[in-house]
Amino acid sequence: MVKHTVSCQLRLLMEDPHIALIDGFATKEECEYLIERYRDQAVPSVTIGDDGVERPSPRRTSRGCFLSVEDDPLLQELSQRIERLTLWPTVKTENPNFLHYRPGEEFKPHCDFFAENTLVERHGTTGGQRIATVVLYLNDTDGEGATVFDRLGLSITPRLGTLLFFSYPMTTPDSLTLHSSLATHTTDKFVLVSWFREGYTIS
Ligand SMILES: O=C(O)CCC(=O)C(=O)O
Repeated sequence: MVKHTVSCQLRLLMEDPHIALIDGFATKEECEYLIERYRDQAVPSVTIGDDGVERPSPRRTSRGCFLSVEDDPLLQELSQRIERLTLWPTVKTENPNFLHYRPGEEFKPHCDFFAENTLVERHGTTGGQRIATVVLYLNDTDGEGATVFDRLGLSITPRLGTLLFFSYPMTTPDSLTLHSSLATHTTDKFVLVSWFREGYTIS
């Protein structure tokens, strides 16, 4: 595979929890390609309940789909880029979730890790607990549709090509990584989200 050179800039916003922004992580052409290729595949998003069951929820009104990295050379390149940057192996990273928020759609405050009572039964053979999240912003949203860390008073405005990274070594309900995606009023918002797992996926 050809390794692309990208010139990006890292901004460490917080150390505990670790929250960082990497500007220029993906190019305009790459982001546009992903939006055009996957926007028509998106279906109503689901959330994972405390019982470990996935179902639609009024708390998350976006549309989305999980993508297969092995079927798309650009996704392979982006996941390699994430691995080189974070040193977290791609084999311990979930396939990315493409998300499309239309105006008015949102994701209310939530944490990304799994409820402890569902871990062994539901996720024990699929890589275990989630330990970090990366969000790639695929378009500019005119200052709307921020990702907000509600307990930290920290708001991230989507910017095309910027990658947001945050990790959560503590997976307790009072986690400071509680976050939401605010609704836009006029523009659509597109992101690609991946989660790092503590273990390897056994398939
Ligand atoms: O869309 C965003 O800004 C964040 C996405 C998110 O919170 C999630 O998918 O867990």
